[in-house]
Amino acid sequence: MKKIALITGATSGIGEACARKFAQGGYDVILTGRNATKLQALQTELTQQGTKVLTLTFDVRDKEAARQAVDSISDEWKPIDVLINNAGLAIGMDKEYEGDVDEWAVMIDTNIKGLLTMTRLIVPDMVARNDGHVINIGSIAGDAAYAGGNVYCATKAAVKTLTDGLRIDLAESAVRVTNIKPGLVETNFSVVRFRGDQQRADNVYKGVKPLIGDDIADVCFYVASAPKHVQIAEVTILATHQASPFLIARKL
Ligand code: NDP
Ligand code: 8X3
Repeated sequence: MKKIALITGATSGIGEACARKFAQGGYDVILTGRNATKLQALQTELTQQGTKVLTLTFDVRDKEAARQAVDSISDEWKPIDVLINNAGLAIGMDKEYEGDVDEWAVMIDTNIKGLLTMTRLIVPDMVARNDGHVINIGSIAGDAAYAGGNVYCATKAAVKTLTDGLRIDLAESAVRVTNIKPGLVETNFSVVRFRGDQQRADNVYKGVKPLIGDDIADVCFYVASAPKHVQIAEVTILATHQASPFLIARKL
């Protein structure tokens, strides 16, 4: 029987790359996101390649919409073997005492509460089956705060703590839990962070070869493919010329 992976934020970047990687790796995929047109385009592409694809359009911040979407999944799409909690974002790099309270709420509601909502909806069935894998997309931003990172870094620190907490709570079950912590990955992330300023976003990757979504998807797939007795708790992935959140050796 084919395995099934559910990926949040599958409409761009790391989530989209995970959709392609897991499809190529033989999984059927449940793709979730806010943009129905993008989900449909990816569904068409992957279906043409022989993958079964279910799309669910909802915002992970909307608890009720998330619950309805998960409730709508028919038995044909169960069990869900892998949950990839990827949907997330940063907005702004303002100082903590100058930031926008509403933008903070969007980050907290998406990166922390959205991840928790999906975990709460999907994991009980994994526990009942004593099988499954939760892959949370954290960040090196969760290891240490950097200038202007304040709230975003705090959300990714929360992802680390929640991933560790879930692993502890699941220790008696065979469900595995992993925190993937990338550094610089060139996706739409910086365009969103800089509120659509493409020039500022491009500058983030200037003079260095960043990671791309496929690099992270490869690691997610590897982690999910490890033998059942192997639980890869955490993976830090950096571009070769990034040593830490604070040091990128750029050739400008
Ligand atoms: P992208 O902006 O390319 O993709 C983010 C995805 O998350 C999009 O599909 C977006 O959908 C979705 N999303 C955002 N908010 C919501 C929401 N409320 N409900 C549902 N979906 C939502 O960025 P990345 O691929 O880089 O980001 C993916 C994850 O990786 C994030 O959690 C990010 O924090 C993390 N990360 C990124 C790094 C990087 O350098 N790029 C490094 C470390 C971690 P939509 O298109 O509708 O906005
Ligand atoms: C996103 C990457 O550079 O903000 O998590 O740490 S970075």
